[in-house]
Amino acid sequence: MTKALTIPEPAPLVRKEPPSVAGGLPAVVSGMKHALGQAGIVRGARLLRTLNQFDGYDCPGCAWPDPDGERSVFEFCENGAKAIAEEGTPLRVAPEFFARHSVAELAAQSDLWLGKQGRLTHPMVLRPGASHYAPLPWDEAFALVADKLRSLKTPDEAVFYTSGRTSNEAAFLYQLFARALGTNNLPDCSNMCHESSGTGLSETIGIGKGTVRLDDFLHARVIVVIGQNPGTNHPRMLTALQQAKRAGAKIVSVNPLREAGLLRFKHPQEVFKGATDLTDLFLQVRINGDVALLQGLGKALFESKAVDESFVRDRTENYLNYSAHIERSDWADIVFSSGIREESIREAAALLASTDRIIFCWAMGLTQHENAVDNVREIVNLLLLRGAFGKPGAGVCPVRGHSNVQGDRTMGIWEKPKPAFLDALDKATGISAPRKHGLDTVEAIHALHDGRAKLFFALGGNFVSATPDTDYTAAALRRAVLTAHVSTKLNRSHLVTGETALILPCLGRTERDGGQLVTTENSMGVVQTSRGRMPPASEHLLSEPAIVARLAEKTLPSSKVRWNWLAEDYDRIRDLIAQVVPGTENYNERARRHGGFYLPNGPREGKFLTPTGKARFTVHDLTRNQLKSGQFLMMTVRSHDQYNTTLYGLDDRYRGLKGDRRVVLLNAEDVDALGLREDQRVDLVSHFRGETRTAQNFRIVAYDIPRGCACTYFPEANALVPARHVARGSNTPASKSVVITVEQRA
Ligand SMILES: Nc1nc2c(c(=O)[nH]1)N[C@H]1C(S)=C(S)[C@@H](COP(=O)(O)OP(=O)(O)OC[C@H]3O[C@@H](n4cnc5c(=O)[nH]c(N)nc54)[C@H](O)[C@@H]3O)O[C@H]1N2
Ligand SMILES: Nc1nc2c(c(=O)[nH]1)N[C@H]1C(S)=C(S)[C@@H](COP(=O)(O)OP(=O)(O)OC[C@H]3O[C@@H](n4cnc5c(=O)[nH]c(N)nc54)[C@H](O)[C@@H]3O)O[C@H]1N2
Ligand SMILES: [Mo]
Repeated sequence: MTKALTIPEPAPLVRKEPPSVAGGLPAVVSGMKHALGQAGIVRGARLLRTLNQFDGYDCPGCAWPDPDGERSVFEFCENGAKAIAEEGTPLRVAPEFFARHSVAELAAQSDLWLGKQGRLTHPMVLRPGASHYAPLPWDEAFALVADKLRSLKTPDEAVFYTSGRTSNEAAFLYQLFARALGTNNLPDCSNMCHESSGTGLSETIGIGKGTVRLDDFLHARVIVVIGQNPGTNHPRMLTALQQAKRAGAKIVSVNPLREAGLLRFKHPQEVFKGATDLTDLFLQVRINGDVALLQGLGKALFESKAVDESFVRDRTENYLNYSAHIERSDWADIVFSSGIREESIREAAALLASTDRIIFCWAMGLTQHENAVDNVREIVNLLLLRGAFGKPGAGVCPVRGHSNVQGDRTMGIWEKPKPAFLDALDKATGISAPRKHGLDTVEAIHALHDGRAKLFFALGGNFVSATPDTDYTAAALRRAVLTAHVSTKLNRSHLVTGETALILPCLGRTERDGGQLVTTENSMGVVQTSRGRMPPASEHLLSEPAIVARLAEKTLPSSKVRWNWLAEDYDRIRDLIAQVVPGTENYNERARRHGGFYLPNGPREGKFLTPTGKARFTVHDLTRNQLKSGQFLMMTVRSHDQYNTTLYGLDDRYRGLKGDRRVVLLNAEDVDALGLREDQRVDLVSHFRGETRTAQNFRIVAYDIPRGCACTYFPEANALVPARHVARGSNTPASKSVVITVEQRA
């Protein structure tokens, strides 16, 4: 049962009709309000001016790319503005704050309250048995971590987590440190995010990344947006979709919800132009009905003889198994599992049949299911049938989350590094990196729980709130000898601690780092520079590379790597990266070029990087709906007012909900059938392999969602996601496929 970890804000819910248009003036007003309100007028305006400009900083919001050519003065979106306002707040969480509030008191506050207290200013320690965090000098903080690391039986008892805001330079140094120490325990947020995409794409096309560039959107004839809510999570993508529409593309949206941003969009800077209808065909799929739908599209393509035979013959393998499987499939099954009528599937297939310039975009709606990897591979199957790779306007576009999550992986933040990467790393640095694979996020939780891991170090993020099974994960962290977090803002993970706990405050992306610049990689493989220009929130902050370097120097005094020397001038880190990471030659010079440089991408150039050089068709069983009567399949999603576990507010403007996040969205007929009513408070119980988990006190909202489906917000509902309920092949928590029942409160 979940108790203390997600504390609700008591507030009434106000419902409005969801808006029919995303963007427009309300988005500008909301973004400005956050930036100018939180950060102050002068600071806020300055922050916004340099956001995503060629000589500015990379927006810490999402990983959507910036245009290669002209950029408008306001190359930002509402939610980017909120993200930087969050970082630019004038409020401070200083030692006096921690003296005033015990950890127990802070733990009784809501996530919204915690995040609103301001920026962390000093390194702080919570000693064994202490009730309050106390300040300590940086040197002592590093010595403390170094001591604890040295006292471990093996380096594999340490876990080094990363969240995707970390720059390439910090990430490279961090993985080097973990490996110099002797472990590949480098789990990251990607394990909960696009791991399923990486897995599915690597196996089939030989690269775990997307293959399109931003300008491909101008050449595409059909764009499918599936399992993604760009209006909220990637607002600048709507501009690309609008441009694609104006250039003649058709857009198909596949989602259990009619997300406002997918339907119509008004560009915030086109004050005098009308809104654009974005979606030509909306398919309201059942939660996790996508494999069925994608197979249905394949079947319809076969039936209309729309297979690109020469592409299939020359460039692919395993086609006969796939075609036989699809031929055997049954329309009734497909319609039942997907929840979409055969005519609609055929209508969408006719669009795909009309062109080979097809882009599929997706995000968490596909990657967080038990069969998430199958979802991704079925997309590849369809694109292969149509020959839609290696051509302008065609390919796969997994839209990344955190602004540098893709770069972190390129830099070696990965628990399963390739031998070639480790060989190059050893050669360039003189370390001997371990070859044994490390723990991913879910495995790290289990290892901490059963004592195989004892020390948890995080470079960013909010582990306890972002991971599944909140109570189980909290218990796991509480068993650690040390939990240490490099953070900008206070969060729940600072309050669910090991025997000793540390908070190590760092500079944010927008802040001046002694004149140094860092680099990041966006969702389309562009590496570019980012230079913060705002004064740091406190003189005691260190940059992430400096924190990693000083910790490494303390822990490994006789290491061959000159840690502090590297961190003194990030050009030196980049020179090292250039020796290790393929495609980053002349890193320093090329990253400084106008707009940066593209990393190599075989399939984009029509070269599949699989062992045979051919792209691979794959075969999957249809996912059958296993729900018992009274059960629902629940997805956990983001509202318009949050950045992952950071809450900006309690509203979800694009879904017409205001003031309460502890809600469960259900189809009105299901609410009736349960004998319940709108607005009633209920408990949610999840069911997994005979176990149950409960999250209390959710409000019923009748919503336009397919029957048998339920929707709640992340992280409030994470306590319901079983840690062992994961995607096959990628081990990503299946947090969009949780079986629940809805129980009346006693
Ligand atoms: N403002 C803001 N921006 C963000 C973030 C944020 O929290 N706030 N988070 C960042 C991060 S780390 C990430 S990974 C991305 C996340 O970006 P998204 O993936 O867009 O985020 P979610 O809210 O998880 O939304 C998932 C969408 O998939 C749909 N969906 C759920 N289940 C299914 C299904 O079974 N099938 C289909 N077809 N659709 C389904 C949901 O209805 C929802 O529209 O955004 C990034 N950008
Ligand atoms: N149920 C459910 N669970 C999910 C998801 C879901 O859809 N449903 N989505 C998953 C996904 S896609 C992701 S990516 C993960 C996210 O997991 P995380 O990345 O671990 O979580 P965030 O909420 O993004 O981390 C926020 C914290 O990062 C710190 N921070 C912010 N900026 C910086 C910085 O510049 N440097 C440093 N060092 N720290 C900084 C702040 O202290 C802030 O509190 O959650 C996953 N969990
Ligand atoms: Mo993510």
